[in-house]
Amino acid sequence: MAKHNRTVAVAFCLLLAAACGRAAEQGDLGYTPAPENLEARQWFQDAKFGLFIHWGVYSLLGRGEWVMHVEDIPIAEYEKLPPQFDPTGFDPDEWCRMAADAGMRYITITSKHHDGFAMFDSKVSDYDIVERTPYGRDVLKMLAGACERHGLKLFFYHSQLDWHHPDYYPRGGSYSHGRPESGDWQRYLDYMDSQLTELCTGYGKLGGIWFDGMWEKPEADWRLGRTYRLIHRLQPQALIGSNHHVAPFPGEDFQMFEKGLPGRDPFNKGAGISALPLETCETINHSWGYDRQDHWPKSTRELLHYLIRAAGNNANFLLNVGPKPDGTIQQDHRKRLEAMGQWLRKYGDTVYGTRGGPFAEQSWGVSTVKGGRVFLHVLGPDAVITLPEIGRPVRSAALLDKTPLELRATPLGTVVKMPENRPDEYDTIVEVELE
Ligand code: FHN
Repeated sequence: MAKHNRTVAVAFCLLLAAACGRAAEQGDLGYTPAPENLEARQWFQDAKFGLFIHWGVYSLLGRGEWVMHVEDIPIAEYEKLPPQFDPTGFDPDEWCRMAADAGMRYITITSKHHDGFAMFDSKVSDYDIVERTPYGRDVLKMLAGACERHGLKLFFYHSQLDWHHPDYYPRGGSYSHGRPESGDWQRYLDYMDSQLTELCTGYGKLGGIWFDGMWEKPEADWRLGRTYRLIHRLQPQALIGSNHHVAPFPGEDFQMFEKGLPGRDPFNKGAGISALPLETCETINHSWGYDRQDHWPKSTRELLHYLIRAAGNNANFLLNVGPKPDGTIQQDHRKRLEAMGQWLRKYGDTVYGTRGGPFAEQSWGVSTVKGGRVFLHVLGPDAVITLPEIGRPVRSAALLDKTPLELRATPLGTVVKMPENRPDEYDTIVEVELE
């Protein structure tokens, strides 16, 4: 029996060691977030709303950021785009004003997307905006300055997947047109770390780094622990997140979801919902990068409901625009952002600084909480709503202008009678007092 127990114990230790080894490869096992990182997490959760920007040389073709892969464009052909990229209409202050007026508190912009083209002045590659385009200016540096002036934090989206770098090998399932079957993976990771070092040292205090792309090679050793330690050393307050669609790895500071509320996004591979700050991202229309055929923006109602439901699910909302090749942003997208800003100026108090409320999402909407204040966001025309039992009786309910609402206790929960005249067309906000 003792021998059997010893064998089980040894097997267990071996398994644990293997698991730890794997986790160590993929994350920073000894990670303790710095105080400024913890503070930044609070700020992030309070901020609630950010602007996502997908901008690169692909915008010239106006067929989205995946055009190189989708149309199987040879690298030599794709390299003809940068010499045509001259965004003379780019005005970073104007972008920041637009974001701030929309009620956004941060911007996350593509420093490098899957096409491998750096939108900043990289010294470890000449495949970048300064060296390859007639524009010749570092748009990220310009944006960093503007963000500072407008009180917005700046995050960089950085693609780990790379369709251009010769050392991105072995490749994943996406673009590979005519690329040689060779490359040095460690050298590629060194290159990525060097570019990240540039981003973490030349653009002021960053909000964070938003990784994307390791989903295409989930089994590879991405040396995450090393890369995350590098970023945390250079920018302790910077929040690291990765869009890998699985549960967060050690060293990550927030968890993100794409095109869906936490745990309900279509790419989810059993990611679960962690205790880290949460964020979900979505497009205004249907494209991340500029698509000149996409004239179907979501309605203001849909976008506001997304933001409110995200808040009720304890998550931030990162809403994307894909600027045009000249650096301007589509008019119909700007209109949506303006309308969201108008709504937030009136009702932002029930969104910013809140956390997911005590009532889980219901068919009528969501709840948020701030301090002791609980807000119900009733998103539909329901004449009555039912608050499920949460072990704390509801003492009173009122609209924000203090108009009291009738309550009735039922076996299914507390029923609240909604007013006939709604103060707002998108969201009827009810403040409830709990025992
Ligand atoms: O492939 C990308 C896509 O182009 C875009 O950047 C989105 C944003 O979340 N993420 C990827 C796929 O998960």
